[in-house]
Amino acid sequence: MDDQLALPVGTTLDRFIMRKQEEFPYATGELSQLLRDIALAAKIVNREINRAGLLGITGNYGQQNVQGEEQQKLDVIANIRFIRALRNGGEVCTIISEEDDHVIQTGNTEGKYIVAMDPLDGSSNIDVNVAIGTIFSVYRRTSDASGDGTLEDCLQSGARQVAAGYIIYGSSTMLVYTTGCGVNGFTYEPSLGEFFLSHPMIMTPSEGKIYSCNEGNLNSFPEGIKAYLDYCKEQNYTSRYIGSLVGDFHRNLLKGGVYIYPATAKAPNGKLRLVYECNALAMIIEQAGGMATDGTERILTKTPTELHQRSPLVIGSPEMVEKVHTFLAEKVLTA
Ligand code: P6P
Repeated sequence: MDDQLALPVGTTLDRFIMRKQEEFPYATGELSQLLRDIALAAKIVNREINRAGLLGITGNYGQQNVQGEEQQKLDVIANIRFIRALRNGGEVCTIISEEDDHVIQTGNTEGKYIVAMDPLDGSSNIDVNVAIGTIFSVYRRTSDASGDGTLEDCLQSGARQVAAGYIIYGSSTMLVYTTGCGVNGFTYEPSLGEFFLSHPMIMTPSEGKIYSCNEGNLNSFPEGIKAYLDYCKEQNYTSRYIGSLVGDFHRNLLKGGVYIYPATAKAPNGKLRLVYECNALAMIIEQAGGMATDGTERILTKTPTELHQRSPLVIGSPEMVEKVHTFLAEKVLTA
């Protein structure tokens, strides 16, 4: 279907959304509006990030989020901005955010959609100018569109996402998203206040030579992961890990590679959050021809039981993810 409407590089995000909506005869425009609301918030957050050093809003906010992580001021600002944009846009009834213990009811009781988000991931990198990102998932509510979203609405498996994406605030700011018909990347031009299609129909390389993980945790990695890392070194692969999931994911998506955050002593269930980090990136990587698992199970088939539950994550080029599985399986057999 996308071949019929292959849009040229340079198409604005707004026009792209409109043209893609035309491909779905029964589309009523709510999801299109939701995507525009996310893009608006991204532009505002991008401006805040770029001005942070000048406005004294870098550094800690003096509180901790539900994960016990020091909240950075920009974390809080990003959370407020995305919630406000989604509330004002009217399409979202309920939001799950890394920054809030409980779900946020927007008051849009007739809104059809649920959004799960990490408003600013990798925020420990804010003060040192390393790329950070926003991660989001969109679900259709399963409850009646006549009241607040329910917990069941918020604990759907990743396979039920209707859209997923991220914004990377790096050397340039990009919005990368999918609605299940391929992955497209849009680069922001601040002087025009527009996102322009720059990476149409992204497909990740089936193989790669980049592996991303925090080897500081090596001693408590599962034996299979240790064996896989030895294999990477024997193959003279390149280690690239910047401590910002969106930055590491985006590089591996475009160049080929694998990101691994396994269970560790400090994070026995992995560190990354299933509902608003793993699921979104898993939808994107699968739409781009890659794979995402927890080391054994496909991320998108995992059914969350808690809003902030964590999951181990192995994500990237399919042949590399399969290789990780091989080492994990071998170690289980020989254990
Ligand atoms: P570690 C940032 O806090 C984050 O959630 C991801 O963006 C990043 O990949 C990971 O944690 C870094 O964790 O334990 O290696 O510092």
